[in-house]
This record gives sequence, structure tokens and C-alpha cells, in this order.
Amino acid sequence: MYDPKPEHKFTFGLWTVGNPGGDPFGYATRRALSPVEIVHLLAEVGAWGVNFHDNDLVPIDATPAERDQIVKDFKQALDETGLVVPMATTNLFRDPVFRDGAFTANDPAVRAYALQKTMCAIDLGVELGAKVYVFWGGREGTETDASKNPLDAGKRFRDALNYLCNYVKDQGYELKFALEAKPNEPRSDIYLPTTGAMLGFIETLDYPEMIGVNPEVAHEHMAGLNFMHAVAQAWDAGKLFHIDLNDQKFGRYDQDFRFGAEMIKQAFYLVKFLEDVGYEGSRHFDAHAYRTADYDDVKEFARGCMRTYLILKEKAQRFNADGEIQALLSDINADDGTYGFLDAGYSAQSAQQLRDINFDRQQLTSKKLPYERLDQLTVELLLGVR
Ligand code: DIG
Ligand code: MN
Ligand code: MN
Repeated sequence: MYDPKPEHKFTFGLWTVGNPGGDPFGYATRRALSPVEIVHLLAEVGAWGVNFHDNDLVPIDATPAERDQIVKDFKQALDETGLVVPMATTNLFRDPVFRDGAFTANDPAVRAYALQKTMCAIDLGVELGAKVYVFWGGREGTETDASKNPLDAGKRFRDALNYLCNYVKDQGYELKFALEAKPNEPRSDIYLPTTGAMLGFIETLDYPEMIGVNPEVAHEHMAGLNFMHAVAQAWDAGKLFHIDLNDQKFGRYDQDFRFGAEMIKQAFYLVKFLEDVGYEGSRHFDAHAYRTADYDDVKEFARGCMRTYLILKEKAQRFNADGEIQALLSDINADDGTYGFLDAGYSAQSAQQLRDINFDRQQLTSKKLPYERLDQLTVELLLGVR
């Protein structure tokens, strides 16, 4: 019932189950796995696909011959396991050269290098089958706003994305871009900090139709926001091109916990939304196991991400079939059509008709809204007692 299948489109980045457990205060607690070992681990736990940053696969200083061998071995592992590569991205945050950002760096040479590196990474991603290309601007921000005019930063990011959209079109690649927001960490403030900010920015680009968003649970939670609302806005705009699933306590550093590990109710509403609207993209878990985990427990981490998603998917089906819950929802959303004349939008006639109505506020306020009952039924459904 809760075993992952290819049609569930569960994916993990090489950097997720391959995370060796280091953190700002401690060394790695697990040996580093090779990309090939990671592909086989993901196949063992039942994932459908694997994603990567360029340098997760090909080290930044690899020679062309080393690159070719690494890619050959990776392709062989994909063939052996049947895993696919739906998404790729560029590491524009780890090397010290990006200490002041990549596309938004003050140094034009760094900005040019970031463009070149991204073009090469796009080539690699397309070669391995990626159809979505993620941009997470981890270093595109500031510690001191004395250092950079945000208008310059925005223009530089816009110019970079326009340039890369033209590159993709020129190459004839079938590729969509997905912008991933995060409010801070590793920079004190990161530009375009939320999915909403990204949606506004996309409309200022030359090819907005090529660009959507990749919302991440932890990142909207870090900003104190309702993740499902952010995803709904992206979906409504036709811009939900990818999604990073994980979990996160509010008001903390980017924890990237196992999906559903912290905010099970928010995870439920998210899964319900994605399944209700028929989202057909990857369910990508951008998360990693606790530092205390060995690779047996890392596999449990990966299995847990997928199982929890499937359990919550089944809970959403139960919610939608629950007679008492659905009866409450239909009462709450009752509409006798009295105000249907407004559905067609504005007209002088509808405005006059609206003016002629005497609203009885007390009567309107007396309508029952049994949200406590509704939420309790939802909680009891999640707790498994209905
Ligand atoms: C972090 O949340 C970012 C990077 O790991 C990567 O660029 C992106 C892809 O999911 N998520
Ligand atoms: Mn994160
Ligand atoms: Mn992410």
C-alpha cells in the first residue's frame, strides 16, 4: 500500500542520501558514497529518479577525461537500475569563488564564470535527460547592504537568466527553469527570499513562459510562511515546475528533515493539495538524514520520506471520502445562487443590483462556521481513529 512505485515519481538529489553528515560544528559522520553507489542505494529503496548539481557528479577540477569516465559510469548505473534524471542544477555556492554570490556578484568576472559554469552544467543535465533545471541562489545575497544595490543585483540575476534562456533556446534543449527561494543561509539575507517573490520576479524576465518555481518546504517555513499556500499560488500561476519536499521547524536554520518529520498536518494539506489538483511533476525530497544515521538509517530516512507521502496521500483520499467532513464542507460552502449575478464580473447593471441589496450583517454573522469540529475530524483522521 505504501511501497514506492515509479508512477509516484519520487526523486532524491545525489546530495541528499549522499550527505556525509557534516555540519558547521562537526565533521562528516559517514563515508562519502560515489554517485554510482548512490544510484544503487536509491534503486534499493524504490526511488524513481535521481537529481544532481554538476559538482555532485563531476568534481569542479575534473579533467575532461575524468568527466567522461564519471558520466559513463553514471549512465551505466542508470541503465542497470532504471532510474531517470528529471532535474539538474548548478553548484554556484560551494567554491570560494562564489563567496560574494554568482550571478549577482560585484565582480563581473565571477558573474561571467557563473554563466559559463551554468551553461556547462545545463549541457550535462540535458545529456542525462533532465527536463527541469533548478536555480537556487544560495549565495545571491548580502551580509551588509552597503556592499550591493539590490537593483543592481536584480538586474544581474535577470540578465543571467535571460542569457541562459537564450542559450537553451539556441541549443534547442527541451528544458524549463525552476527558481528556488530561500530567505537566508548561507547569506545573511538572500535576494528573492520566498516563492511569492520569485513569482513576481519571473514576470520581469524576457521568457517568463520558460520559467517557474521550485518551492521548498523548509525554506518557506524558515520565512514563517504556510508552504501549501505558496504552492497553491505557484500552481494557480501555472508555475509549479518542481517541488522540494522535506520538513522544518519554524524559526531555525535549514534543517532539511525527512518529509513529515515535524509538521505532519502541514505535510497532509500539501499532499492533499498536490493530489487534488493532479500535480504530475517529481516528488523530490531535498532532505538528508540525521547526522547520527549510518547508511542503514539513511535508507530508512529515504523510505520514510516516500512512505509518509503515500500514507498522507491515502489520508487525503479518506478525507475526500469522509461523509461527515464532506457534509460539513458543503454546509460551510453553501450557495443558493442569490449573488450569482456577480459571477460574470462587473457591469453597470450588476453594480446597480448590488447597490440595491440591504445586507443584514447580524444575519450574515449568525451563519455557523464549525471549524473546530472540522479541524478535530481532520486531526482524528490523521491520528487514525476515523
Ligand atoms: C537547497 O535547498 C537547494 C540546492 O540543494 C539545490 O540547488 C536545490 C535543488 O533541489 N535545492
Ligand atoms: Mn533546504
Ligand atoms: Mn532545495
